[in-house]
Amino acid sequence: VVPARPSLGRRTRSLTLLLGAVLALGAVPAAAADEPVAPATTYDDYQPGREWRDTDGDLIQAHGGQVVAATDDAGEPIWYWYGEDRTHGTTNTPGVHVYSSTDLYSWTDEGLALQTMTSRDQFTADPYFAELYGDYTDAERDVVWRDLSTTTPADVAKPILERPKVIHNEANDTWVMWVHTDGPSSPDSTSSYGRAWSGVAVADSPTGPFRWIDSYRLNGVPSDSVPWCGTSAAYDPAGGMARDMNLFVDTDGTAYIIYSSEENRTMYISKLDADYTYLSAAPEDAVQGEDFVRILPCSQREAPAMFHANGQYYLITSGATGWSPNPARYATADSVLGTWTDRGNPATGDGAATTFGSQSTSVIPLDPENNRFIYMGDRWTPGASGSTDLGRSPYIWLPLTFGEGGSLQLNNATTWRHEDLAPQSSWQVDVDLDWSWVGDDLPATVDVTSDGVTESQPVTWEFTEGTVGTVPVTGTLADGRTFTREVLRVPHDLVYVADSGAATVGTGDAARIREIAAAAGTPVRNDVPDQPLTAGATWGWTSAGAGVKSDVGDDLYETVRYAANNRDITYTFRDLEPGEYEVHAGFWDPWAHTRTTELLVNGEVRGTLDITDARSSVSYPATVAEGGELTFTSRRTTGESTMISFVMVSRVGAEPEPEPQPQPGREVDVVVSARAQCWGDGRAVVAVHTANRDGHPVDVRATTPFGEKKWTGVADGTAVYQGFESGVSSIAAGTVSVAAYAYYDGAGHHQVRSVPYSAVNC
Ligand SMILES: [Ca+2]
Repeated sequence: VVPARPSLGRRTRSLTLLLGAVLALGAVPAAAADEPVAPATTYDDYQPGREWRDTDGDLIQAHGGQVVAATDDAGEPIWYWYGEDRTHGTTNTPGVHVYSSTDLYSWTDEGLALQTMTSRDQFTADPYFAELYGDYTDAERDVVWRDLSTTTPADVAKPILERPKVIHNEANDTWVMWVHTDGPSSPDSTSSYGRAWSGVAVADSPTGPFRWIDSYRLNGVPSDSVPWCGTSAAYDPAGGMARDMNLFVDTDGTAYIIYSSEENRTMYISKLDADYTYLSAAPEDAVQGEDFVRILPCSQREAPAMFHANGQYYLITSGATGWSPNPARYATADSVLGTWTDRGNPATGDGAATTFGSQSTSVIPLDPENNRFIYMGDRWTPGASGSTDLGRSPYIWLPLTFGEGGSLQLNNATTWRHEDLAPQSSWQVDVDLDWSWVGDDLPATVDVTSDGVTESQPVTWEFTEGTVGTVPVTGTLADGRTFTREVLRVPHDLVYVADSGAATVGTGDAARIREIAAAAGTPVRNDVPDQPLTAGATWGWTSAGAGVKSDVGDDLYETVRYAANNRDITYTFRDLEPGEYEVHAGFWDPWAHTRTTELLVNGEVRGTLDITDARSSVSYPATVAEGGELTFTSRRTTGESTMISFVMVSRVGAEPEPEPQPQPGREVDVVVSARAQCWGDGRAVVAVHTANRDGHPVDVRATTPFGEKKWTGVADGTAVYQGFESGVSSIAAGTVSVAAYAYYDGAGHHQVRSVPYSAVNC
């Protein structure tokens, strides 16, 4: 039984709250820690990184926290924000602080939901603890004192309470808190992080008091069942370590604890029991796949934050770099204990490498029916050793949005409000782009399903990295939405495929290229992926002392041959029929160093390239003379020694196709689409998209009832797009006219297309 909440502990609202409502945004006076606090403080927006004060004017102490949706005593929606009270810095925390809010911007101090202890006498002398732990045995009180005491001898590390999370158990109407609790693993240890336990407390009220139960190691897997992520005993996967953690309640009421284990190298998700106060099965009885899963092995992730959207489960994590920020990543799964797939960093652009200077802690379900979620992060400012600066660590709350297929985007913002986070529809592009021939057009249209409605839309494509081998391709729809696919790009009429650095052909893209070439009737000539040019060999590499990286990889780019001592790497191919060829080469630097290289075909410089950790490729025409030999050389010019990921040789014009005959006066080949739609401010817009498929540069003029726009020199294979603003919220159906002009082969060519759009009422 949880004791009733005592009257002490809760702070009363001060009268200055009224003043705070009058204060303009950003007008909060800066106050040093020892000055009287600012007047009462309310807000009506988020400014990530701003000093965030409660309605009493005190700095909010809810670090590493979480916000929970609840209902207050009057049945109205209310939010509770739980987190670490870091008033005293890293240790000696007063406990877990809780605040309440009806708008998520302004927060009322609800006191300490879980209180730590300064003296064992408090079990009898302090009414708060006497009531809370009155029926505890001495052994149970030992556990509470071990985990919640903040006064230990100077030579003993103090207990740590981090990342508190609270969930409501609807079945028994209790509130359950789990915390990463840590401290010395033995009486003579001085480590603050030796235990790696999760502790649990329970309360009848969301504001507490939470009554401490116990703390534990959690589930692991047998020591010999998986490769270890490190060599010392701390990495034993059977250890059940639990440090950074979070909680998640699924739609069926099942609760889970997510925790960083195996010395922070591997994440686990364990099911909780019906009370949410222990695992669904003790570690010695737990069944992998039913009671828990081991995910993202050896990927060294921390700070897990889980939520459910778009019919799938999302898990945002940070890297493990102490207090310093690092790139976030996210993973998705169809079920909590299912297979989790890493999907990369949800942040892009400036600041992505530090997650905009933050570390994830939770995701707030602002409006989950409309896929509106808020990212909660901490920008840790620990200061010098013993400093209390940690308590001033800012909170970074940012809008999350979704792209195609539920891809997650974390957006930076300096000032924002809930209205800025529009309802997020789910949409999916259906396009068969597993592989494609180099030189052939990608599809001009794709089927797009948005909120259950499928329509064909024009698309333009951009290769964001190289153009040969497996590379990312970005598609842009007429309305500006983008999506990406990994596409294996295969040259026609391949003769040789040298997969530099690879020990075997494997089962990856090198093997698929061979299958595709064979199916097209042009099987690749070489059987082994890479070899030195020895006497009598028909092909191979030359570069004394060259080494390899990732020689068991299955990806053409990620297996690499690198030169020693700034030497050239040359690939020589022999026994070729004289004629015209193309040589294709790919580059990727796993070390992301600076290396600039000249590229030579048959000894002649054809280009210069910076080899980076982005995939890049080149294709050069090559003539093979009598003698049948072709060489490709990579020659370092500046930076580290050069390297190559692959070299391919393809035949050009072996069976010449008839040249397309000029057709004077023929129509210009453009694809036009028009669509009326609503923009965010409620105005109707006619969007016009024109893709040039003509094979020549064209000039385009689009004419609509809302204006005209001209483009000149639109390159082949690219598209132009314009949204014509109507200035009103409702427009009737109409027609746009797009004229396209091209001049080549001594003649002008043109095309005029009329494309209808439907009425729209925003
Ligand atoms: Ca390779």
